[in-house]
Amino acid sequence: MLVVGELINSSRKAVKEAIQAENIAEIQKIAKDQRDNGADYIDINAGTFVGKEAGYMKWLVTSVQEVVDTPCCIDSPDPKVIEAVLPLHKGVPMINSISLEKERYDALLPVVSGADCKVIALCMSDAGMPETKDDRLSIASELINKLVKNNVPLENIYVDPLVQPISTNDAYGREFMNAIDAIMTEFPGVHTICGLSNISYGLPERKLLNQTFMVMAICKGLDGAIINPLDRQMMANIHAAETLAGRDEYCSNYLTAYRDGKLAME
Ligand code: THG
Repeated sequence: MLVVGELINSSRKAVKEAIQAENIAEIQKIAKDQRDNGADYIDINAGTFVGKEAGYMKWLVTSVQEVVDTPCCIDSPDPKVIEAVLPLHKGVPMINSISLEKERYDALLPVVSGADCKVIALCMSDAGMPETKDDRLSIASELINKLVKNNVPLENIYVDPLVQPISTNDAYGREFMNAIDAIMTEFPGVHTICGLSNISYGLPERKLLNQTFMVMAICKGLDGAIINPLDRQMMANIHAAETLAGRDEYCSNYLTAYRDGKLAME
């Protein structure tokens, strides 16, 4: 499972304040904590700062990369912001995200075409948010085919079928699960990813729903996630579910996680 740590996001109050105060130590601590707890990428999102987003994103990426070798996941709906940040990123970044929305697609394609980066392909089009598994699969198919044709290797593509709150429609969990299954079956070699906390929006005990949803999605083949790596139960669930799904030869990752103390809950 490719883990993208979600905590450096200006929609979180503490992060918003740290950014405004240019509290570099606080941002760097959040980056190090996520790395120490298993993040493969550090998501960077300053989306709440309209007009100042690019400047803050540059500051965040530079600050984070001063203290960790973990690459960043550049999280912005604005292709101009992504383009502005990329030249200062060291290593192989993840771009979050391209979609089938025409303006966004046309602006980001030249950035990702032939570039050494991973890219999240969000299942969204100018027709709006997908509802069903078929909506998601049809957007995913078009995106994957176009990207591959334009020199983005299949193994660099992480399709995000888009998680929507189960509190607004009881079919949303199932439609998402079936989309993961269909995408992973139809396009062997492609990856899937999601920010899964949306599933629990509006309900109590959100962590319980997020953790359970993760296990169900791993069962369908999900192999990337934008999550809070400091949630120990979530990380333990991921290790257990991947082993049980047959993605851990000789249970060796499970045993390593056990020896590293990652499976025991206090
Ligand atoms: N797909 C992709 N990128 C994404 C998302 C996605 N980036 C942003 C988001 N969704 C994932 N990142 C976060 C970051 C922080 C939080 C949730 C998702 C978070 N949530 C608090 C919670 O759930 O308890 C509440 C925050 C608040 O409301 O104050 O911290 O889907 N490609």
